[in-house]
Amino acid sequence: MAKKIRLPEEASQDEASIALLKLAAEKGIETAFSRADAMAACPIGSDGICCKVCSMGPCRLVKEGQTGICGATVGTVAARNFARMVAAGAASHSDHGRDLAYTLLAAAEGHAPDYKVRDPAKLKEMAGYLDVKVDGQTTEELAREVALAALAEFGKPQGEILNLKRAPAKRQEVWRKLGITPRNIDREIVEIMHRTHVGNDQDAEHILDHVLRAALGDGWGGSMLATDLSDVLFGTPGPVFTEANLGVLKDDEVNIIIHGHEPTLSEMIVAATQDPELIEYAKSKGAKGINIAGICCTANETLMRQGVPLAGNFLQQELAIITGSVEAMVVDIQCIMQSLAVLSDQFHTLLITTSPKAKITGATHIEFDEHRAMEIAKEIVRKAVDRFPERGKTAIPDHRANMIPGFSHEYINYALGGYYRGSLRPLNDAIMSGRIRGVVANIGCNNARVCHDEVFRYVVTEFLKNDVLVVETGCGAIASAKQGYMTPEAAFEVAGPGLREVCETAGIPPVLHLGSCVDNSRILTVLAQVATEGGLGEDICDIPAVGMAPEWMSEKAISIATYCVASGAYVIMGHSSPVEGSEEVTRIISDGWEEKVGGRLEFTNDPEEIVRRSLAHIDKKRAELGLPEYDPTKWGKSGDWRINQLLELPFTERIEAAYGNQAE
Ligand code: NFS
Repeated sequence: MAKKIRLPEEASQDEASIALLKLAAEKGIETAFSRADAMAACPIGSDGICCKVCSMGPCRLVKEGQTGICGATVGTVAARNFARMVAAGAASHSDHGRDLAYTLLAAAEGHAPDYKVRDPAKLKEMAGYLDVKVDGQTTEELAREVALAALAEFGKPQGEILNLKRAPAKRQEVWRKLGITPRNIDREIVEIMHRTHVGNDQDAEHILDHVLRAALGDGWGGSMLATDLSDVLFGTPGPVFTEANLGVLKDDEVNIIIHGHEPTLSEMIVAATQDPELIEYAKSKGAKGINIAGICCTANETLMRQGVPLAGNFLQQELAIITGSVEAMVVDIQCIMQSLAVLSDQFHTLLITTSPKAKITGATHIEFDEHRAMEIAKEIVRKAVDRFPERGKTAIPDHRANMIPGFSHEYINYALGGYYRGSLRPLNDAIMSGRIRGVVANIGCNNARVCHDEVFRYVVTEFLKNDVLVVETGCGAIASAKQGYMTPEAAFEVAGPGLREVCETAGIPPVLHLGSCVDNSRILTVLAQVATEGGLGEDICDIPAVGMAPEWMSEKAISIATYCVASGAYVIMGHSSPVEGSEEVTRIISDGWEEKVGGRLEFTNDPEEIVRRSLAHIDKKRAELGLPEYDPTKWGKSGDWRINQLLELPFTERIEAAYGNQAE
């Protein structure tokens, strides 16, 4: 059968990406999009029924009742494969968190002079969670104790993960009863690998119980530590004004893209680009200055704290190079395509790998060392500047959207409650009254097999129209930013009447950017606070909320989905199910998990179905809480939007619309 080559408009809904896909097609340049067209996914692997945990296989279980050579059933194989995805995802988030703890330790001990504690209040808060007594220590002394306590969370011999106590009491009870309270972060991941070795745990449900435990170690452990430590080291985010999409690249400046996941080096590069000496150096090479922009979650980290513009999400990493305007792409860890090495060779772009954990053959490796952070950052910027004179013709698409990111849970508290009474009470009240119908956490990746950004655009628009507040992280957040949904004005254009009133009152966008994918822990924190604030039940599973990753592709997304379910959330993943081949496992992670932990995991590639199921769940939870039925006609009769509408009318009609015909 002839392979279907998608037109650029079929491969992406993002205008900047469409323009560059056209250019790539003209020039015969390969991208992830064209490779996805050229190679079909293996249906056996994608359904989770290929077992390759020993060398008697790989066993492909495609026939009814077929088992592997060892006798492993379809359910066992699918559960094991799923478990290993969670292990890899949890390891990725958590190992990132561990490195931040080592950075804080080095800073506290004076070995990393370019880093310091930027948020001492958050450091004290962390100390409280990690049972470190605050007792007159200097900031450095406290930072050292907190860093060591954080590191202990990864491998302590006894006890359980300390941040779990930030969950509602009822939730902690659910975990305890089921025996899935994670003991430490590393142990649960290692235990997945042990249990899924040939001839070990061979009961699908039993394997998947442990998967919940390991995933909780990611969400409430490694990821939560990563978020907290980043806030301590680089500052807790608050709103900043910036822009998103490839149009942020500049024709007359040196463009540096930071890509990957860690804020440690990228924060230094951001600072180095402001160094007057380096700016002068750039000018000496004919550039007007140095421009920096981000891709993937390194982008989200520096966006949230420094307002560094977003160049794009996962599927735009190659396209950035194809603009011909990128002097250097500096990558650290995770979600970096190997194709960048070959692609950058076709342009003047220098691809620089920096992590001791991630090298790419053909790339220039400048290993990052936190002890000499600024020195290395400056070396990298200088190398980028050196490439500027080699730049050829550029094709920067003229597409970018304004955005206001920076919604840490601390800021959301402040925005809603004010400085003296920071509180989520107004959010609970808005949900209880029905101004806000419910909340959707829209997160996760792009996937080259799904039309880029299409599902994100569709589902988010529908949720806003239906008065659902949307909180986002990762590449999903970048999609909404590019769509223009992250400004307060967007509420006037897209939001339903109730949500619009709330956004107007609080001065917030209808879609809130909460950060990178490890910052999904901020969503857990908000949910825990909403559950304990009063009026919306007592546990996360009581809240009218849904989590989703409609264009997911990474193992990290599966780990996030699993810890959200284990925390009580209903989660819908788009694209395809990695356990499609096993009815047993499909049932365990949906009905089975719902019975056990109150949350369920479903997969559907139908965007309308994602919206339908989400709204049905939100309305069901509202009814269970005894809240009034969602009724948009009750709202929207006040506020600036209404006044603006009235101002469009002739005077007499305006008066009548505002006050009715009093004579009648
Ligand atoms: Ni999340 Fe961030 Fe994007 Fe997916 Fe990759 S960048 S950690 S995994 S692709 S959202």
